[in-house]
Order: sequence, then structure tokens, then C-alpha cells
Amino acid sequence: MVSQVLQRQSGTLQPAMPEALFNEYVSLIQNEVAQEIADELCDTVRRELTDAELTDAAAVRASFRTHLAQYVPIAPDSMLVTPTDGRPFTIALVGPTGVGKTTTVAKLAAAFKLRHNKRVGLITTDTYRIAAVDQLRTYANIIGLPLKVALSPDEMLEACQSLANCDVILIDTAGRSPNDSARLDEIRDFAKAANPHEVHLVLSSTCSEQALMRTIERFSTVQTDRVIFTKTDEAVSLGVLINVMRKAGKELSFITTGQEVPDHIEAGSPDRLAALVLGEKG
Ligand SMILES: Nc1nc2c(ncn2[C@@H]2O[C@H](COP(=O)(O)OP(=O)(O)OP(=O)(O)O)[C@@H](O)[C@H]2O)c(=O)[nH]1
Ligand SMILES: [Mg+2]
Repeated sequence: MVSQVLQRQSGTLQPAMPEALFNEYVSLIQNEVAQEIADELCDTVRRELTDAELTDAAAVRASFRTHLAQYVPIAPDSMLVTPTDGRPFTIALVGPTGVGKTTTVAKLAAAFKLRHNKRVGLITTDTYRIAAVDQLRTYANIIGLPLKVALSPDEMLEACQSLANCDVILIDTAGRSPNDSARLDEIRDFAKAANPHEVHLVLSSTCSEQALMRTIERFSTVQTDRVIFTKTDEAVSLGVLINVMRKAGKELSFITTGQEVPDHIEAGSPDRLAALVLGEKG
């Protein structure tokens, strides 16, 4: 990999790259940021900084961080949104199996209630997997929230109406394979009945770029405009997130950084993502 980089460098990026710039470039490539993005970034940073600054590793890092951030559109922070239509602020999470939807619903519920003093209600449509309802009910009981189970779109409507006195309704859905069209249509029908203000597609940072792009494409039957990236703590490299966010035309809403409820969640921030991609995992 390094020799490929060197080869490119000697071929196209003349004169030779300053060491600090080269180190960040290698970092990006090692983190699987697409080569064209890494090249663009290098060119931009090189144009922006003076020769003296280009020998200063901190200045180079800061410039990379700023420019890398521009590749990731960020959604307005859901925690601070108040809908104007008089309904509870309704958020649904959808996505493939096992990516962390239920855990993230619990994290969001705790944050809305404990940090923002909102009255929160939960709805789950996951009666498919054994003990799925119990998983969310356990969180609901610990946090002290009402939980409704919806077996059909009609029941979803009823559940939303019965939680009309809440400020926020969070909807957890069953994990679905991106290859299962019928099940994806089912999620779409549930979502239509709830008419959520926001639908967040939950994606695991541990997946390949190809798998993530396919998931985004297959879940496009459900209207999603935001992405939550989970398991950034488990990912070997996080460059794919930049590549995917650049292509997907969606906004990043949250990242989750571990299993602990409620702590391991952060509002999406391009700076944070850039830091993760440049290898500052802290
Ligand atoms: N390391 C890590 N694990 C996580 C994170 N978020 C969730 N998990 C774990 O991922 C596993 C699956 O989480 P769930 O919340 O049940 O996932 P789900 O998407 O609801 O799963 P299904 O409903 O079966 O589709 C659990 O062991 C969670 O603790 C995260 O940010 N980091
Ligand atoms: Mg679940």
C-alpha cells in the first residue's frame, strides 16, 4: 500500500510531498478513504498552506480535518428540533439486522428524557425476533417510559395516537435484510402509518463500503434522509464512512461509539468523524 502511494506520489504529485502531508495521506489511505478523496484533500491542503506550514504536522492535521469535514453533510441535531405541526416529534429507526437500532433507540430515549426533560414514548414493531419486545421493554422500564407494540400499520397509527401527550415518540423496527423486498415494504407501510418527522437509517461502521451502499440503495423504498453510524468503536477503519456519506446524498445524524446506554452516542459532527478517520479514536 505504501509503495503504491509512493508510486503515485512520484507520478502525479510533483514536487515530492512534504513529510507531514505525506503522513496524513498515508493515514487516509490506511483508513480506506477513497483515493480520489485523499488526492483531492492533499491538493487542497497543499494549496492552502505555506511551505513553512506544510512542515508543521499540527497545521497540516488541522487543515486536513477542516477539509475532510466538508465531505460529510450533517443533519440538524434531533435533540434540539421542535416540530411545528403540533404532533409529538416522531423519529423512526430502520436498518439491517443487528446494527444497533434498539440500543440506539434506548440511548436516544434516555438522552431526550434525562438531558432534555422531554416526555418520551416508545413504539416497537419488532415482534419478529424472539425477545425483541422484552429487550426494549427492559430499557423502557429502567428509563421509566411507556412502550407500545404495533403489529400492523393500523396498530402503529393507534399507538401514535395513544402517545399523543408525549413530546417525543421513538419507533424501533425489526432488522431486515436489504435483500428481502417484502420485509422492506412492510417497514415502509409501518413508517407511512406513523408519518414520522425523521427516519434514520442505521448502518454499522463495521460493514464494507459495498455492503453499505447496497443497504442504502435497498432501503430507499423507505424514505430515509438521515444516517446513524453505529459501532465506530469496533470498526477497523472508518474511511468508508466518508466515502459512503459523500456518495449517499444523506445527512449524518448520530454516531454510536459503544454498547453502553445511554452514554455511547454523539450527535454527528464532521470534526469528530474527521478525527476518527485520521486515527484519533479517543
Ligand atoms: N460495539 C458496539 N456495539 C453496539 C453498538 N450499538 C449496539 N451495539 C451492540 O450490537 C448488538 C445488537 O444491538 P441491537 O440494538 O439489538 O441491534 P438491532 O439493530 O436492534 O438488532 P435487530 O433488532 O435484531 O435487527 C448488541 O450487542 C448491542 O450492544 C455500538 O455503538 N458499539
Ligand atoms: Mg432490535
